[in-house]
Amino acid sequence: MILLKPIAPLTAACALLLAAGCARQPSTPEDPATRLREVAAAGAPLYGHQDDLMYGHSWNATRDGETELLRSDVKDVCGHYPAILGLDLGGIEIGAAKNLDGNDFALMRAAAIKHHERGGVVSLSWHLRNPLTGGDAWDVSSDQVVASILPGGEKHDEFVQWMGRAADWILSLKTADGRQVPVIWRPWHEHSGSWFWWGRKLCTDEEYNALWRMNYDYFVRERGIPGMLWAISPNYMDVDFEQWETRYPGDDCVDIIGLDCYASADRERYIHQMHAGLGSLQRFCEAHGKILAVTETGLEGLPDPRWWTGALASAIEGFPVSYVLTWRNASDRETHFYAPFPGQASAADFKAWTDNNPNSVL
Ligand code: BMA
Repeated sequence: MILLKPIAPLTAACALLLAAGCARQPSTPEDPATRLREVAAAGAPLYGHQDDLMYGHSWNATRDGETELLRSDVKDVCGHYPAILGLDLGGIEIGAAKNLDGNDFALMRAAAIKHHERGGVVSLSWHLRNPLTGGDAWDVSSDQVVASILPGGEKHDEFVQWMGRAADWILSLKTADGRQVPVIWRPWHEHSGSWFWWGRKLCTDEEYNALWRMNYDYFVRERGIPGMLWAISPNYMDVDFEQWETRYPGDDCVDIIGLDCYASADRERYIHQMHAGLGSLQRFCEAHGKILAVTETGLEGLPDPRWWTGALASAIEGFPVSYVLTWRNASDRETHFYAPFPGQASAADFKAWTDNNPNSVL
């Protein structure tokens, strides 16, 4: 396993946590925040995979009518489910039956509950449609979208309905005995870039922060969704990365600060970017008492057979990272995948990485 280079003198409690990180342990599903803080302090992060139970490189639970949700490319390779299941609510806002990537929302609900009951943590992102233009999340044709949905804006009432449909789905995540499944909620991500309608060039800092706060007030205060951990995810930028800090809605409505940073074939460049991004976010997390994560990463198509132990491990070593999530394995595209599947070039290396990181998988 990769041991953290401590960022502060080791206390007895911290030493205990380091020891605890050495044994495979179930998550504490009712209290993901404590679990995330423990594994971060131990330098032994959880591993997450987007849509892991929904489809893999050569199968798709929605398309194939598989409702047992037993399959997982990650499990096929290393024998265990990932500790974190990422899912995306894009499409729920307009009442669609399937999300933007074709997942049936009812099956997604079952997957989230099943993953929680297995001891895992569920993380939700939201690639929602553009409420002003009718386009998708990547429609950046107007810089008035956020203004239009804030209180007083022409689309505000409609947007409250959009948030309402997302809240209804999240509130439907209940265990058999009626307990709410706690989730990481990761909206408005990659807001230091300008490719989503809530991005840097598409709204002002004040509008972005007001959007986040409106969402927080509605979900937590008005709808009373319990147990949510709010994660903000700036994407790495080579220049002026720290600019994202003006788009931070406040310590009272953020729990996790995560880096979104994808790899290219150039290992050194990726490691350099991750070190720079994580170093900056670590300082911010320490100053604000927040949990550090790598909320999206990966090498598309995994052509590097030793990417896991050779690139990712070096990229996060020494940082108190609570989890690392790689993106989805599309079942309908040959090379759009970020976790291996049996026979894939990096499969053995992935297994070695998970073996070395006992908290990574369940
Ligand atoms: C992107 C790609 C898209 C997908 C989107 C939301 O990075 O994987 O194909 O629709 O994420 O999951």
